[in-house]
Amino acid sequence: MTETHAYHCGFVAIVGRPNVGKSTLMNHLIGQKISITSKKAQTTRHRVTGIHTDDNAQFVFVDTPGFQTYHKGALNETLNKSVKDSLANVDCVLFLLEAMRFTAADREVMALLPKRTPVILVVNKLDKAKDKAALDAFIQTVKAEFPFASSEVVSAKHGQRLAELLEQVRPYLPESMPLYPEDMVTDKSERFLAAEIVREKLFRYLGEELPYEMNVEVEQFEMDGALRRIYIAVLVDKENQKAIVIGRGGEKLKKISTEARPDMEKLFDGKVFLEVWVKVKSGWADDVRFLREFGLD
Ligand code: GDP
Ligand code: K
Ligand code: MG
Repeated sequence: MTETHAYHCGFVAIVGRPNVGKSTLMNHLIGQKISITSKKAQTTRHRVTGIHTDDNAQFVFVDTPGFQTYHKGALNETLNKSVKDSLANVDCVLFLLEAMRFTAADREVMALLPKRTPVILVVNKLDKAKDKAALDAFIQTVKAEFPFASSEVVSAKHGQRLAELLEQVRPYLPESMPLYPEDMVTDKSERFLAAEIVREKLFRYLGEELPYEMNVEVEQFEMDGALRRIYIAVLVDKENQKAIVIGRGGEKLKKISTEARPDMEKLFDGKVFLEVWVKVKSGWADDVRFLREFGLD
C-alpha cells in the first residue's frame, strides 16, 4: 500500500503580554539567517510576520492586530473584539507566559483567548526557571484556568525546545498547499524592516531617555546596483529631544547608525549605505504648510 503525504499549511497567532518573548520566539522560529527573497505574495485576513517552511508543512506566524497597541494601556472594547475575531480565525494560538510569572496583564490577554481554536500554553524563559518541581506546579496552576490543548516549555532566546513546539503545532495545520514561496520568511518590506532596526537601536541606546513621541521614517530607500541606499529620519517633538537622540558630539546617533548598518546588511544580504538623522516634527509640519501655501505639493 502506498501512502501519499499531504502538505499542511496554516496560521498560528503568537499572543501574550509585552516582554514575554513573542518577538524573540518569532525570530528563532523562522531561522537565524533572515534573508528576504520576495515581497508580499498575497494579502490575507491576517497580519503575517514570520513563515517557517519544511518538507511537510508551512507555519505562518501572525501578529494579532490589537496586541501591538496593548502596551499603551488596557485593551478597550473595540480592540477586544478585533483581537477575539482574529484569534478565532487562525488554526492555532500560542499563548506565551514567562516561567514563574503569571500577572494581571497575562490574565487580561488570557481572557481574550478563543474557545474553539486550539490554544497551546507556551512557557518561555525556561533558562530562568531552575526549580523543576516549582515549574511543574506553575504550569498546573495556569492550566487550571484555561482549557489549553497542550503545553510546552521553551527558551526562545536560547532556541531550546522550539522543534518540540513546532511538533505540538503541526497537527493543527490543515491540509493545504503552501501559501507562500518556500524561501520566504516574512512579508514585511525591507523599508519596514530597516525602520525597525533603527527603532531597536534607539530603544537600546536611549533607554529611559527615549522620547515618548518618536517616529522612525524611511525617507528614501533606493537600489544603486547591489547597494541599498537608505535614508532614515527620526522624528521627535521638541528641540531638546533632538539633542538627546543625537547625544554629546553626535555619539548616540553615530552609535545607532553604526550598529544598524551591519544588521541591515545581514538581513538584506547585501551592502548598505545608511544615513540617519533627527528632525523636529513641528518644524517639519511647518514646512508642509509652507509648501501648501505656495501650492507646491
Ligand atoms: P515581546 O514584547 O513579547 O515581543 O518580548 P521580546 O521578544 O521583545 O522579549 C522581551 C525580553 O525577554 C528581551 O529582553 C528578550 O531578550 C528576553 N527573552 C526572550 N526570550 C527569552 C528567554 O528564553 N530567556 C530569557 N532569559 N530571556 C528571554
Ligand atoms: K519587548
Ligand atoms: Mg515584541
